[in-house]
Amino acid sequence: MSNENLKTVLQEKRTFQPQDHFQKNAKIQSMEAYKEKYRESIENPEEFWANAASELHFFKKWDRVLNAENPPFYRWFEGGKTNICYNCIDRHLDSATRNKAAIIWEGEPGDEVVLTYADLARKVNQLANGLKKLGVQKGDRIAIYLPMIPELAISVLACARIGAVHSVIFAGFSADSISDRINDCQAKITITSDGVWRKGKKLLLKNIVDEAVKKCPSIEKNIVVKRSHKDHFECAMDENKDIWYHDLIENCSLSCPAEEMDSEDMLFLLYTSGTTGKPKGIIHTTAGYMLYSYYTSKYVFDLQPEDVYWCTADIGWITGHSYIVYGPLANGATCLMYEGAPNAPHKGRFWEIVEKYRVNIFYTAPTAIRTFMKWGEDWVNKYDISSLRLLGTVGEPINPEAWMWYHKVIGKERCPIVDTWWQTETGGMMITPIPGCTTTKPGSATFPFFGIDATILDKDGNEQDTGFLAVRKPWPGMLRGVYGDEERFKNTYWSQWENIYFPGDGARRDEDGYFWILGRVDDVVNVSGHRIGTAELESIFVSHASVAESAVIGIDHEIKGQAMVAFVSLREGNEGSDSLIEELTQLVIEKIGKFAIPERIIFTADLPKTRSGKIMRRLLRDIAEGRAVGNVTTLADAGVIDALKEKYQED
Ligand code: 6R9
Repeated sequence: MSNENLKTVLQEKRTFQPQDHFQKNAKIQSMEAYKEKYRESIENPEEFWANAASELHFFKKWDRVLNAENPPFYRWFEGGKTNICYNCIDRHLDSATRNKAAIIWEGEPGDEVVLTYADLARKVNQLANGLKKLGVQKGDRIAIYLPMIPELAISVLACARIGAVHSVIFAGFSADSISDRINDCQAKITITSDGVWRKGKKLLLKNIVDEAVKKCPSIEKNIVVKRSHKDHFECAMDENKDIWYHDLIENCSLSCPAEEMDSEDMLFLLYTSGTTGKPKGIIHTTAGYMLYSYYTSKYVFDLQPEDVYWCTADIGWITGHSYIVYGPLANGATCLMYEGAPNAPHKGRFWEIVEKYRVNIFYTAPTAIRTFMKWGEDWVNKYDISSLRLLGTVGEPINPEAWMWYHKVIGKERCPIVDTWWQTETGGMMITPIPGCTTTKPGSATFPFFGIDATILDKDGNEQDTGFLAVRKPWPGMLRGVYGDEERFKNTYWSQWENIYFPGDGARRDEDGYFWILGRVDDVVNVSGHRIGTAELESIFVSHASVAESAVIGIDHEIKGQAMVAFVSLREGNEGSDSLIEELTQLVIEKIGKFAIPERIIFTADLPKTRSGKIMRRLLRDIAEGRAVGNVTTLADAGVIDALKEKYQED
């Protein structure tokens, strides 16, 4: 969290109690009820999770809830057989949910698709059969590079149905990023689209995939969705390698039995940035992830049968995996899915959609809220958004100002706000209010979810009020590893303390026991809720012939939460210029994508270093944020996150 925001958070004293109108129908209606259930979940986790899992369908029941014999390689529901696609779709087909909308989709240009659970079943089964026709088998990896169109959700579910491991790559990533991810997991197939609308402009995704797969010998076929049947996106098709999605599924049977997966069979990979240059393929497996995404959705969104639920994330990130596809569908909920930008074609687009579909639950990121604040209330007030009953945020710390604006302007002081802290690695929400019972404080993620034994520790493992966030017990949704890199899995998450999970965030607990997440303590910058490793950018810059060294840091940003500033020192004989900035920017676009472009690139003769040669990032942050350069900080003030970072980076 930025220093400015942190100051306001440290002074924040306002509280908001659950209101009667929400509480009276809520799943959990009092703090006593939460505490009782939480206590059960911590004292008897196996019994607790076994009961929760009995709400879902297993082809064969597990023999053992948790195997903790070989930490950190925890195994959940061993011996069980299940399928998450079956639980998201088939489980609902014998009830009235069969003909309820599963996905309501709105395209950026305003086109609409509504799929009931029965429709979704047909589409997923057909594609599952199509994939089988191409020779896809259980365990094969499939890279999905699709925009937010229904086929993205369908593809994910079709993979899960036949036991293929999906690796969704956010459709803002460059060709280089795609090929890195494909090569890391040796994917066999890509699923992409000819193009997508982005703020009225065509973006030709298939061309990007073509570029990527030139470097990917493992790819056998590219499946291509025709995004628009009216406006054809220009797209070359190689008759040996490329196949149209609609041709593939033509004549495919509408029924494909769901593969009976072992509980610990791999479900998906999702790549995320870390402190070193290479993104990590986070592994999630079947039963535990299924249960955790299902159970958190049920309680944190307090899902009621008639709700229309909208999460504005992209399925290319974990939030979309857990809270657009798996969690809500496992609950039989109606999910809205929107293809486009919040300001296309106008800045009231989100509220227009809320009005049009009578959205009840709305889940978005603080950066979006700050953007709406900047655009002004008038855009909101043009629409009737009185259907909203619950609001959520995720992705980065929310500053109290943005929280209050959300509460007043969007929630009309009527809707509870759930500020949910979690990560790609955790599979689902970890620290979050439960609406209906938790009294909230603006900027605090409040208390741990059921089964989550969260605390705050110092480097040596002693409990503190301010320090590193830690999770002491395994939970079903936890990552099971880093693809192909066991050492990295152990070092990154389990080496700080013994058998305690280290998420990489700083946190503080106040006198009432509320958790306040302060931000990353490692070299990961959170730009608009997107995690970007500074080392990733640094290695891109030094790959340029003129660059000697580079240090990238995160600084406060009013809208994005954090922005990146790159300090670059040049090799002898080179000079900083606008054209060099342009070249470096292009390099970032090519290697990662536009969303990773730093806010500023500053040329410098030298980088400040400690005697042992470590770059003094805090000094760089002071310079970039225009503060007097100093190094006096105490834990209680706004320098806390910097101080934590320094501690973390100490040898
Ligand atoms: C779900 C998601 C994870 C990192 C995490 C933390 C930050 C997420 C937050 C939050 C404060 C919240 N983060 N939610 N910080 N309050 N409610 O965002 O996953 O993309 O892996 O990012 O995001 O720093 O460590 P992911």
